[in-house]
Amino acid sequence: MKSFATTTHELHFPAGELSGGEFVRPFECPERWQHVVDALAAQGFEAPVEPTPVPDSLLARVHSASYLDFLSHAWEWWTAAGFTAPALPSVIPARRMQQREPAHIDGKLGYYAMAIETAITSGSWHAAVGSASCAYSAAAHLQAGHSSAFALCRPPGHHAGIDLYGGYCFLNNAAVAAQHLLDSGALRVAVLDVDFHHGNGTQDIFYKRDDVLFVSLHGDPADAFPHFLGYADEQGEGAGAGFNRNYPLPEGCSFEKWSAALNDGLQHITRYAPDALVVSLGVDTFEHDPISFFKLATDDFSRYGDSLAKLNLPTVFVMEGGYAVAEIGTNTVNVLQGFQGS
Ligand code: Q9C
Ligand code: ZN
Repeated sequence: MKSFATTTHELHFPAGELSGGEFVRPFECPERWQHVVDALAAQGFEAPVEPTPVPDSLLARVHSASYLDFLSHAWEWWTAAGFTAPALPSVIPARRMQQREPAHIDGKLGYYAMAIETAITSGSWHAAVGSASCAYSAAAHLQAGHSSAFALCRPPGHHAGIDLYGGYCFLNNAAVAAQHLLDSGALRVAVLDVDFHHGNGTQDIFYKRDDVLFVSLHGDPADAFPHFLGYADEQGEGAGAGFNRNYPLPEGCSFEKWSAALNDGLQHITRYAPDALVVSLGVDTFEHDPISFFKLATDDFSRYGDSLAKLNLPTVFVMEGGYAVAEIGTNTVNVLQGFQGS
């Protein structure tokens, strides 16, 4: 399986993340990327290759024009306003406030944020574009007739909505991959999100559409980030009705229980009969993940990789979360290896 990765990910690494009321070293850190690269080599995968830059026109098919304008200029506008620290919002358009984009960058940050732990720095936009380029290139690799590809995306993407950033995400890499598959001939694409957190951004982007089936397994939003989306009664809207499936799962969820939900989700995917599959591959379902509460063990990742292969679909894996840094490489590559049926 070919992998796509780029060192431009290093351009995004804010000094702090807002967590538990204080600034801590971000859980979403550059070493995550290096551990996955190392594990690919250790498990006999070919070295990742540099992606081709994602076309602006493709980004514009998953995000709004005003959001892309904001994200690409946020740092410039922030520094022009006299600020020098990493950019964070301080006000959010909450209930009964105007949902109208303000002119000042301080207001724009809150307008486009879905969570406020994630700071924007001088290199965040370039890192996000590099990450999306990996997803685009992996999808293009399938289009060239290969049966699978892995996009080692950093920063991750699945919390980024049509016009929302946060949860460590800026551009929705999985949506970019899915949209590119559709634009190059697929009639239907399924996105399976196995990250611990609900893929609110991916759900947002495809919620009213029937050309993408979105299936997500995640910590119950009543108890887990992103808290405000991911319930089972969110099933799609308009043409998209019935094409969104959420599996909120409880604290301490075992692999057995998680697999039962996965198998149900896989049945929905089979019935949908897609032309390709995009897997939002977060390994924060791991039992020792520092910010999550499922109980998957390292071997379980190989086991479910094998289940995904049984769909027998051209598949793009897109890296999402996973914060047990020392184990992120092995757990991620175990999924790929299980998929390949080593
Ligand atoms: N105390 C991804 O996995 N903060 N994003 C959670 C936990 C944000 C996770 C707070 C977690 C974002 C891609
Ligand atoms: Zn996650």
